[in-house]
Order: sequence, then structure tokens, then C-alpha cells
Amino acid sequence: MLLLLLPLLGALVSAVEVKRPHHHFYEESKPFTCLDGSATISFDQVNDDYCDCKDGSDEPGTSACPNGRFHCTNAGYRPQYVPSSRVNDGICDCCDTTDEYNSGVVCENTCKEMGRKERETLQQMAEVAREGFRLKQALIDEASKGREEKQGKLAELQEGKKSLEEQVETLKTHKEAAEKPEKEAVEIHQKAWDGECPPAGPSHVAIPSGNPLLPPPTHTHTPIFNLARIIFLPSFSVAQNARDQFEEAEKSLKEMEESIRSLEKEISFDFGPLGEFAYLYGQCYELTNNEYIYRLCLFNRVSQKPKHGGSETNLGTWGSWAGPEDQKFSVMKYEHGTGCWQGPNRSTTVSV
Ligand SMILES: [Ca+2]
Ligand SMILES: [Ca+2]
Repeated sequence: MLLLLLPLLGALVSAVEVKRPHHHFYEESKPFTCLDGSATISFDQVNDDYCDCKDGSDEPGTSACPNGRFHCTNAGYRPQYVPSSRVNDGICDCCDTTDEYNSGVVCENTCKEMGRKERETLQQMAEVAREGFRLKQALIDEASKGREEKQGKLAELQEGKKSLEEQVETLKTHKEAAEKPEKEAVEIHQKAWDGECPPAGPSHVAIPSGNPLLPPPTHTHTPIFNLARIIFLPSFSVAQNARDQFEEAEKSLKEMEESIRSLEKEISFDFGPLGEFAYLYGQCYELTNNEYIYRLCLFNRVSQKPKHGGSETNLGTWGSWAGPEDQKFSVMKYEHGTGCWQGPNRSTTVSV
């Protein structure tokens, strides 16, 4: 009787046997060695619903081994391993339905749909990444162009500075030359004021008015005094003109030097390996919480101001990139802010 039943049982088992996984470890023509090497068994002991290997690797298609893992091929989606305990437990775990091959539960094969959704998501992510790269490249190109422009401008300014310095030097000489007769005239005037007789001079006629170098007019002008005043005025006018020109040129030179300094500073900033952070230069952002308004001006400074009035506190000026070695450009450090009460200076760390 038993002999008669055995082939029948074998037929039943093979009817539900699931030949899986399609993996190079499982070759039907050869004996199977457990993946942990604990035993070698004949291939018909693979997926025979009896646990032979300690690691459960002989039963990838049944729940015979408590530590076994069931492999779903999930054609159209991603292959997956589920714990053997989930095989035929009445719950659909594999999208290709194969974990429920003998539980009577009817699972719907959702692999194709899941694969389609995953591909869509991946495509969207890839598009976002491509867009990001495009943007980054545009920023790099812009930064490179900006840097070239700044360097060109700097060279131009430095050239201009040289000629302006020469101009200032020339105007200074002119000024000094023009101030000499003026000085002499002042001396003459002073002598006249003191009641002495001035030497003969050109007979200019002018109306004295509000000259800061001359004593104020009074009602007791003597003819000599008036003569001195007449000699003085033209030399004052020439000297004043020379002074104005010199001062104006000197002011332009100072402005130019300031522009050079500012450009040199901007060029010296570390805007990332390819200058991709240059676009952030000079941009400011504000964050308000219950108490304070925080203001971050990138590559410049961070400050904090009480929301309901009061003075601003410096939380640090641009220092350096301070991320970990492999991500240096992920953190910005602003340092040397206002000192804390009996403590160190404030500083701010900004995560980019
Ligand atoms: Ca087995
Ligand atoms: Ca299941």
C-alpha cells in the first residue's frame, strides 16, 4: 500500500513544486551544496519542503526552513527575497504572486504596473538630476564669465590707476606752483593789514567777497589795503582752481583704489571648485522666528535683530567653507561676530 502511495505523493509534490530561483547556485544537473557549505544534497532535495541546509538555502521556494528566504523573480519589476515564513501565508508579498503558490489565495500580478511606476519615478528623478546639472553648468559658465569680466575690469582699473596717479602728481605740482603766488599775495595782504606798504603790483580791479583766506572786510579799509586785496584775488582764484582739480583727482583715485580692493576681494573668494556658488555672492536671505529676524548675506555676514526693536548683533562675517573633507562645500562658516557676554565671539555655521 505504501509503495503504491509513494509515486502518487511524488506526483502531488511535483504538481505544486515551484522551480526557483533561477540562479546559478541552483543547477538541476548537479548535487546542491548549501550556500553556507554546511551540506551537499541531491538536487531533488531542493524545494522539497524539507529543510536540509542550516542556512535554509535548499528551500528558497518553500517555507520549510525558518531562516529561509524565498526568492521572487518578479519579472517586470525587481527580484526580491521574502522570509520563508511568508510563503503561502495567505498574504501576497511578491508582485509576481509566486509566494502564494499553494495557499488558495488569488494574488494579482502587479509587477508590470510597479515596474512602470518605478521607471516613471526614475525617469523623473533623472530629469530632475539632468535639470540640476544643466543649471549647475549654467552657473559655472556664468561664474567663469563673471570672473573673466572681473579680472578684465581689474586690469583696466589698475591701468587707469597708474595714469590717475600720474595725473594727481601733475595736479599736485600745479597746485603747489599756483599756491606760491597766492602765498606771497597773502603775505603782502597781511603786511597791508598790518599797516605796511605793499610793493607795486598789477592793477587788477575786483570786488573782494567772502574769501576764507582774507580777514573780513571792515569799514576802515585803507587804499593800501584795497590794493593788496586786488593783487591777491587773481592768484587766489588760480590756486583755488588748482586745488579743486587736485582734490577731485585725488578723490577719483581713492574711489578707484576702493573699487580695486573690492574687486580683488571678490576675485579671491572661494566660490566652489568650479565657481558654482558665485551666484550666491551678495544675495541676502531673512528668517524670522518669534523673537528675532536673522539675516544672512552670503559671503558677507550674518546678523540678528530683535523683532520688536533694538540693535543688531553681528553673528559673524564670512570665514571659510567648513564641511567635512569629502563635502567641504556643504557648510559655510561665518566668524568673529560680536562677543558673547564674558564669552567667545559669536559665529554661525550655515548648511548649504
Ligand atoms: Ca530540502
Ligand atoms: Ca505571502
